[in-house]
Amino acid sequence: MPVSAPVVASSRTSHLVLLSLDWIRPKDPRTSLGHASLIARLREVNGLAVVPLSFAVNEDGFDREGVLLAVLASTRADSDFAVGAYVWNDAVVRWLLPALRRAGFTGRIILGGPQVSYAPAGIDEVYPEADVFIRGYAEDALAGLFSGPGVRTGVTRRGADHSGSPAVVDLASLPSPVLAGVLPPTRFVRWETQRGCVYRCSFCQHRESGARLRQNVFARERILAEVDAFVRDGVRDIAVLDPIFESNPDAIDILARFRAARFPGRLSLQCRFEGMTSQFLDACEGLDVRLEFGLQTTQRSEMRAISRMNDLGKVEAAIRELRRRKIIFEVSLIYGLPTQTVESFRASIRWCRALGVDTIKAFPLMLLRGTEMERSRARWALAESDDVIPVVVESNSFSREDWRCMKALAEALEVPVSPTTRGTGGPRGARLGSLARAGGSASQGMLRAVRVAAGIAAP
Ligand code: B12
Ligand SMILES: C[S@@+](CC[C@H](N)C(=O)[O-])C[C@H]1O[C@@H](n2cnc3c(N)ncnc32)[C@H](O)[C@@H]1O
Ligand code: SF4
Repeated sequence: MPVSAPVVASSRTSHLVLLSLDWIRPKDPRTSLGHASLIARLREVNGLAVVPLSFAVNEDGFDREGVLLAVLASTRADSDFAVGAYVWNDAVVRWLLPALRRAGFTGRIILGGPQVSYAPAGIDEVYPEADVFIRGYAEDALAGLFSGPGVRTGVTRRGADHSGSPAVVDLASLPSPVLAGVLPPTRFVRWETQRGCVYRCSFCQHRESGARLRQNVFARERILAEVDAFVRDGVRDIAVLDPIFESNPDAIDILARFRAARFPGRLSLQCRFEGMTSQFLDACEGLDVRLEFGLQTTQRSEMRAISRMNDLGKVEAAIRELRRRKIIFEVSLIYGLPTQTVESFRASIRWCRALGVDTIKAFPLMLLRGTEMERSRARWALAESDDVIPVVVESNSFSREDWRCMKALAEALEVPVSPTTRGTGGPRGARLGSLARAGGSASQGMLRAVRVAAGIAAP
């Protein structure tokens, strides 16, 4: 494995323009969590002035020239510039970097974010104007570029890029953007109590990101203080980003803290059925929780193909218990999986329906950068669409026509099964929700008819 090039803190630089190009939903705060976490950490660096800028690329009136002008207006002769690359802003970043250089910017350009984190070696060829690349959670590594010898792991330079281990971050001491006041209180917040995941599902990027985290949970005191701040500030809707919330050893205590404070808002938590215990479910009682379970498939050959052996006995027991306790939950599946067929996808949907799962969401498989699934695409002859965010539309077990059938089945799931169902409001849910509202009962009836015809709802 190549040795990390030493990245020495520049003695001349004490000024950083930090740009965030976000994708936001209407209820999202103006500052994204990743950007806020970087700012909170950089505030601890002596002698460093940071100019944070953020824009939402999906907002009406977004204009890349405006971003360029804002960045140029914020830079000084000794500034560095850093930006996070995500799939939704990649085209803008690739336009912006050469434009900055053409405009005469000579400072270091530092790049991080998922488009860098999961990239194989050679990312410097994709962004030739950038000088430094940081793979992984970058708070400490970015701060290290401006203080002392710096963190070397996960940091590479143009001309010597490699995809070794991602950056290491000390979660136990990481400052909280909530408590540091970087994220002003808003009604809706995204929040994290831990990072990474111990499972190894081959389609998922979390396995890689968590692999190197020595300490994967935030300090207990920080988390509990954030809970208190949310309650005090009137936050009413919290989307927890942890890939498996209940795997935090403090999960039950965190829920207890919310309950003790009589938190009246909604808590959306991603979980795994296998991790449901009666103690955890007890801790959910009295709170407005929405549990979001990934299941992906109930078919054994697909489970093997994605390195995720769901224990269906445990899943079934958990579903029965959730229903008994009337806890609101949803289950997500993936279509376009290796070895999948229209019939096997339908079988997964039916399995959930037979257990009375009201809210099922099905998403198309994406070949995410750096995942085992992406590397083994040839084995299953996985072919992708040419959308901006490509999805798998063909394989050696299903044709493009089959895929369109699966897509129709997935879309037909988006109408609530019963009037009591309340989803947690994903993008598709919102879209179909408004479609159903606009079209009234006719649209609902039509989509329900499709579901009945497709064999995934009782007539
Ligand atoms: C919240 C979220 C959203 C929100 C964004 C709202 C918002 N403004 O925050 C919403 C719901 C809108 C969203 C939508 C989508 N998302 Co999303 N989302 C997430 C999620 C769950 C959390 C992001 C987060 O806050 N993480 C916590 C912070 C601390 O981590 P971070 O953002 O990665 O930032 C760290 C590093 O990346 C790095 N970093 C970030 N910026 C910078 C900048 C510099 C200079 C440096 C050095 C480092 C650096 O350091 C940061 C701190 O450690 C992530 C998964 C995850 N758990 O991270 C996916 C994720 C970001 N989303 C992803 C995707 C694919 C999507 C969708 C395309 C899904 C879809 N198919 O519809 C859509 C995009 C919009 C669209 N076209 O429809 C991918 C992005 C992959 C990629 N290569 O960019 C992720 C990683 C999930 C995944 N593995 O699939 N998403
Ligand atoms: C990151 S997972 C976390 C939830 C839970 N840990 C689980 O096991 O599913 C959240 C959801 O993202 C979706 N997801 C993740 N990677 C995906 C991919 N490559 N293609 C399609 N959907 C994906 C899946 O629906 C998954 O359930
Ligand atoms: S899908 Fe869920 S369980 Fe599997 S690796 Fe990703 S976060 Fe972990």
